[in-house]
Amino acid sequence: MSVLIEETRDGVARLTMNRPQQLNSLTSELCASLNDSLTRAAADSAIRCVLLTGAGRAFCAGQDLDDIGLDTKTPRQIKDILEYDINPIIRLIRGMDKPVVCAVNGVAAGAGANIAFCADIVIAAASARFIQAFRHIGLIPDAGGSWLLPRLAGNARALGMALLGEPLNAEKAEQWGLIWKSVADDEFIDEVEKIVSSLATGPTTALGMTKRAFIESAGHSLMEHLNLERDFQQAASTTEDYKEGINAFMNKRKAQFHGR
Ligand code: T3D
Repeated sequence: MSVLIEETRDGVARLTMNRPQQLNSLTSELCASLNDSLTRAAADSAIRCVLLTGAGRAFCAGQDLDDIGLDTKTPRQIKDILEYDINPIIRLIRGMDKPVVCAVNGVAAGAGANIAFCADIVIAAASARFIQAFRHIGLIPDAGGSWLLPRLAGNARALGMALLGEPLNAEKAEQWGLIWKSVADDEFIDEVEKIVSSLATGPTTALGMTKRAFIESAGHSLMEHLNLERDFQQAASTTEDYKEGINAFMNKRKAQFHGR
């Protein structure tokens, strides 16, 4: 079985990390597959939304701690694992101009939690847990965690999560603003499908620019950001989807967006 199951349907690239016995922890093979699939999804205009989830009872337990080779003569340097395996995943998710949804079906620990937190929409099953597991093995939050967590949850909660490494349940993750939604386990799949269907039939260019504008805002003053909004909005108004949106509104019908 492949360590990553990839299926494209109805404009959605569905990526399922598939090492359930090891809680979908990240080996270099799984990271390479994720990086390949995300790169293809970013470049393919027929794909209008990316969905990332895990097989079995976990979303992802972070770096596979067996795959580092600590007991060999040539263990991998952590900086190389981050630079070549894990950080490219974060860069691809944040960098692609289309929405990425993480469907957190179960436990998300270490880099697994932070990959989820960097997605554009994070939906979690009520039984899922998020763990900044790094401190339990003498490491610091990585995969963007030390940048993302204070911005999403505020400093006090971010530091609490990172310094204590306690599991945070999905409901609290929603209350703290770390994720979009926690839903009952038996409603999870249906809710995920509703979200990806809405995104994959949406005005893709505008959704991509919305994502980009939010990301860019981190480095802008309001005055600078008004200029970006002006320019992005001008670009959005040249799309077919904008014309369709206006036309549908005027004719009291549902817009049929084609993502261009
Ligand atoms: O070099 C570097 O480290 C680079 C840094 C990278 C960033 C990181 O992600 S660092 C953080 C790495 N992740 C962790 O430290 C989490 C380790 N896992 C856990 O703490 C627990 O497994 C969980 C809290 C996630 C889940 O606990 P539980 O009780 O539900 O399951 P379990 O029994 O611990 O795990 C089930 C199996 O998955 C088990 O294997 P076994 O005994 O059935 O053969 C366990 O060893 C395996 N597993 C879980 N996580 C990992 C793993 N195997 C390898 N690597 C893992 N990260």
